[in-house]
Amino acid sequence: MGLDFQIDVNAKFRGAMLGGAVGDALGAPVEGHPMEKVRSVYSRGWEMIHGRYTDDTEMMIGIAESLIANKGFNGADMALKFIRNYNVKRGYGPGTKEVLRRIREGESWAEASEKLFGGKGSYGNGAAMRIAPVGLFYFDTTDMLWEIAYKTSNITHSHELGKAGAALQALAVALAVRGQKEDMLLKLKEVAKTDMYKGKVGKIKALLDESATEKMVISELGNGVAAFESVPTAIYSFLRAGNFKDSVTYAVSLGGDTDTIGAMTGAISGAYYGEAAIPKAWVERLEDGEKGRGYIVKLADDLCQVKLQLLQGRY
Ligand code: RVK
Ligand code: MG
Ligand code: MG
Repeated sequence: MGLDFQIDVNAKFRGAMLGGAVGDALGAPVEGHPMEKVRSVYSRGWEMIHGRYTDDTEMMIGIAESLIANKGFNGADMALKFIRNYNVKRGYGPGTKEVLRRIREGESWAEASEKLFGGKGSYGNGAAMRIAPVGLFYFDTTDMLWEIAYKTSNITHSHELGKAGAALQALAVALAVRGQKEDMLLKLKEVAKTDMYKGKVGKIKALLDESATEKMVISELGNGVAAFESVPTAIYSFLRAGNFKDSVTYAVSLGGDTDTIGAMTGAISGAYYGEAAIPKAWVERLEDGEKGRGYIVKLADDLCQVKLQLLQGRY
């Protein structure tokens, strides 16, 4: 493993983690707004308004912390990290809020999520929005990535569509680390097990081929809070653009679940283009408190370090 490869991979880890946080913070002030309202808020250009991230990044931080501490997946520890980091002001989804409360009050971390939504479990995008560190850590092994994405998601989201969406997002991040943009859809289609996601991947291809309007993208792929209405939209936003800024501003401009679609697009784009492609002004404006910008960069470096050590041990 050469030094160039290590430097490049580290820049991609930083890009994905910082890119996710920046996308989250850019979308946060307009979350839930329709497309027209988002455009009017950002009418004077895409300047970061307050730089404060939401639950998407707070939970991404928990996943990274746990993967680093355990050199891999440890469900009990990851659930604990989610609970320790939990700050209600970050704006959590109601299902995730309830699962974390149940675990805090003593229910098993492995089963609490199965009680939600009448026993069906959540298909919200809360598992996908935070999954980037799994895509980074398992970037070289699709089988492990898929298995760990499911396990990580199941802590809060036990519905198949919630977990499959998160796994798809994790694989998109991994393919971006590997530099596979051209054949990303082909690879995603190969592993997408549900008809829902197979269908969505097909729609992404059709929309890219016909240079679709925003309205077509919203109606075919969605901009909502369900994983199947937002993960495909993030992948499309990455694929249609030629650089980090265009992909993330497009994702946010669609309206709806803007912080989350922004975060997921930012994670894929950052993993592909690397840290240097993220607009400096956005990074500088990103909050830098106790677990802010500097901490996120440190987590990306530590995650990369652990990964490279494991790779060196293997080869
Ligand atoms: C506030 C029916 C279901 C369902 C099921 C719907 C933060 C519900 C982040 C639910 C993200 C919503 C977002 C979200 C992440 C899910 N039957 N409806 N089986 N499963 N839903 O509550 O962490 O913003 O309307 O599990 O996935 O920025 O409330 O939360 O935008 O999807 O929250 O799912 O949300 P939850 P989450
Ligand atoms: Mg959020
Ligand atoms: Mg959101």
